[in-house]
Amino acid sequence: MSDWLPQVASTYGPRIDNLFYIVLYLTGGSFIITEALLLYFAVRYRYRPDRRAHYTHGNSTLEVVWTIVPAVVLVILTVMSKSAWDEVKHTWPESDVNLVITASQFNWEVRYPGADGKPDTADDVILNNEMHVPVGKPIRIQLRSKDVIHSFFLPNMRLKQDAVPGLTIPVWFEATRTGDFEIACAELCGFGHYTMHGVLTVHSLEEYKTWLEEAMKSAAPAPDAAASEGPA
Ligand SMILES: [Cu+2]
Repeated sequence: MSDWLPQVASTYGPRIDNLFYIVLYLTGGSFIITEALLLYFAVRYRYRPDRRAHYTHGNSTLEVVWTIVPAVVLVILTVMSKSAWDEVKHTWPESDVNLVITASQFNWEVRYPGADGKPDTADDVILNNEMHVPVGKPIRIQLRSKDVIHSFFLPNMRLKQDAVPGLTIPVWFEATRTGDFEIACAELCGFGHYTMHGVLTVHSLEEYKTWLEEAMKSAAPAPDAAASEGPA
C-alpha cells in the first residue's frame, strides 16, 4: 500500500508521507474497530420480545479513558509533526533559484529574475502554467495572488500553500528526481478552477542552466524597448 500516492519527489516528501500513514493507520484502525463494535452490539442486543431495556447513567471510568486516550494520541501526533512542519514552513534555505509565482483566475504566472537578479523588472523570464527547476537544489518561491485565494499545489513535492491576495508567502522545496510533474490549484477559486494546472519540469543542473540561458536570451528586452519602458 505504498504506491497509490503520487510519486514522491522532494526531500521532505517522505517525512510527510510517514505522518500521513501514521494518521491513516490510527484513524483507519479506530474506524474498523468502532464499526465492528457497532455491528456486534446491533446484532447482540437486537429486539427480543422477552427482553427489557436496561437503563444506565453511563460509566465515568470509561468516559475518562476514551477522552484521555485520544487526547494523548493527538499530543503525540502534534509533537511528531512539529519538526516536519518547521522544516516545510519555517525554513528558508539559501538558494540560487528564487522565483515569484502569481496566481490569478485561472493561471499560474512563474517569474524568473533576469540577468539583473531582481524580480519585477523588464528582463524577467515569465512563463504561464509552466515551471522549470533544477534537481537537488532548494527552490525558493514568493507566492502571490492577484484576485482571489488560490492554493499552490505540487502533489509530487508534497507542497501545498494558499496564495492570498495582498500577501507574499514564501515557500520552498527541493526536488529529488527529474521529470515532469503536476502543478495544480487546490482551492476552489471560480468557474475555471479545474483548468488551473500546469507542468513542473525538474531538470538536471546542466539541462536547467541551458534552459535558463535560452529563456533569458528570448526574454531580454531590446535595448530601445528597455529605454522607453512605461505603461503599455
Ligand atoms: Cu485557483
